[in-house]
Amino acid sequence: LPAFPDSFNMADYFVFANVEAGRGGKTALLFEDRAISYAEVAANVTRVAERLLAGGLLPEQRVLLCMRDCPEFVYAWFGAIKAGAVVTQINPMLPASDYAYYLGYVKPQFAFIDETSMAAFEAAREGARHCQDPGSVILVGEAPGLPGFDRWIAATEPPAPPPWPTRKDDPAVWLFTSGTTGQSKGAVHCHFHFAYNTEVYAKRFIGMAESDITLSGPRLYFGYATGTNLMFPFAVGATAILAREQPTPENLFALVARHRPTVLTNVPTLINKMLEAEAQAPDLSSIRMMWSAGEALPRELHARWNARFGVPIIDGIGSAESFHIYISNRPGDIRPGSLGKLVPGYEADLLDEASMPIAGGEIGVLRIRGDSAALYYHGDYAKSKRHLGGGAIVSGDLFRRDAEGYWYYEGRGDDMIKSGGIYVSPLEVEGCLSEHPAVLECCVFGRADANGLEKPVVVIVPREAAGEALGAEVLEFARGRLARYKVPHQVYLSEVPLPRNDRDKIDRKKLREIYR
Ligand code: 3SK
Repeated sequence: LPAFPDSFNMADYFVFANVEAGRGGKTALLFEDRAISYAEVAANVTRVAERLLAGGLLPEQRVLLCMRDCPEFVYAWFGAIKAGAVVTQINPMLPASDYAYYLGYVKPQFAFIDETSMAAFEAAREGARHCQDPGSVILVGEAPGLPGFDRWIAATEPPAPPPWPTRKDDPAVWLFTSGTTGQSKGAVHCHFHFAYNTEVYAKRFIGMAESDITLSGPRLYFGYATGTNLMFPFAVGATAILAREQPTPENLFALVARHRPTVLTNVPTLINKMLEAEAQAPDLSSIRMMWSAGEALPRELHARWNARFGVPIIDGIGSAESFHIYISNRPGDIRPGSLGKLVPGYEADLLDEASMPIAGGEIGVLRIRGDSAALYYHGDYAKSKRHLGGGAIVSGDLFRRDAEGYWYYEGRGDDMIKSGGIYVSPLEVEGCLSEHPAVLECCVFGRADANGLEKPVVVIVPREAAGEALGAEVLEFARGRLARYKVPHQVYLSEVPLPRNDRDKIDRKKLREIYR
C-alpha cells in the first residue's frame, strides 16, 4: 500500500511535483482560449499561499471556496493547502440562507467568491460573524468594495511568512455530505487521504495517464469532480479542461469538439440529457472512458448510452466520507448494472441489522475501510460515532456482492421499503420502470396505505406529455417483470423534472413530502 512521509503537503504532491519532474512547460489547464502550464499554476499557487499568510492566515484555519470552475479555483484551492489552511468548497449557486449556514458552520478566515455567488454571499455576510474584515473575501471578477483576485494576488505588501510545514495527518479539506436542506456536514480529511485514493484508484486501478485530457460535467466544488478533473489529472501530469458555464449537453459537446478530451466525468442525469439532446451526431471518439457516479446508473440508461455512443462507462461509488471512489468498474472490466469490484487498497464487508458480518449474496449495509476514510464530521459527535471511526465508514448504503466479486448498489438503508413484510429496493423497481419507453425518469419510495401499511409508490416524469392511461400501462409493464409485492400501488405523473439536490442527486426526501 502507498505510504507517505510524515512531512507532507498535498499541494507538493499534486502541483509542485510536476515542476520538479520537468513538466513545468506541460499544459495543466485548458480554459477558454488559454493553455496554462504547470509552471504557471505552481507560481499562482505560491502567490495565493503568500497572500493568505501575509493577510494573517494561521495553520488549520478554514478557507471557503464558493465559485464556478476556473483557473482561480485551482490557485485558491492549492494555495490555501500550501499555506497550511483547511479548504472547504461549496456550490456557487445557492441562496443566501445556505451561505449563512456555511459561514456559521465553517467560520472561514478567508473566502473566495465570484460574480455568480457574490449577491447571495454578501447578503449572508451581513448577518455573519466571520469574513467581516476588509480583505477577507476575494472576488474573482470586479466589484466595488471587494478585492479583485487579480490585484489581490499581484500585491507584494505586506511580506508573507513562510508556509506552515504541514504533516500528512494534518487536516486539509472538509468535504460536505450531500445535504438537501443546507445542513450538510463537513467530513474532515487530512493531506494524505487524497494522495492515497489517487494512488490506489486513479493510478493503479483506472490507469490515468500523462496523455489524458479530462473534462467534467459535475463542477469542481463536488468532491467527485475535484478528484477526477483536478487531482487525478494533476497527479499524473495530464491536462484538465475547465469551463465556467453550467454543464449542458450542448456545452459539453462543444468542449469535446474543441479540446478532444480522453476522459469524461459524468452523472446519470446528465448522461440522460446528453442522450435526449437534439445535437447532430456529436463526435465523442476521443473519449476512452466516461465516469458515472453520484447516483445509481440505471441499466437501461447504460444500454442506451452504449447503443448510441459506445464510450465505455466506468460506473463507481464514492462519497464525501471516503473522498473518492472505492468500488468501481474499470477499463476492460465493465459489468453493466454492477458497480464493479472493490478497489485494492480498500476492505469491505456487509453487515446485518445487528451489525454482524453477513456472507453469501445477501443484501447488507456496507462497511468500508481504507486510508482515505474521513476522521469525523466537524461539530457532530453523534453522527461521527454512528458512521465513522478507526479508518472505517458505515454509511448506511445497502449492497450485495456476487460470487465473482462484483458489487451491486441496493439503495440507502433508510430508503428501503418494507412491503408485505419483505424489503423492496426502490432502485430495482426504478430500474425496471425506466425500461418502459415512455418513462424519462422516475422515483420510487414507500408510503403508508389506508391501513397504515407501507407500500411502494412511484412518481414518473414521462418522456412526452402523457394521459392518465400511462399510469395503468406502466403498472401492467411492472407486473410482467417484478414480484407482486414490488409493484407500486400508486403512480403519479409529473410534468416537471424530479427535484434534485445541489449535486444533482434525486431529492427523495422532498418527493416524499410533496406526495405525502
Ligand atoms: O458523493 C458522491 O456520490 C461521490 C461519488 C464519487 C466520488 C466522490 C463522491 C463525493
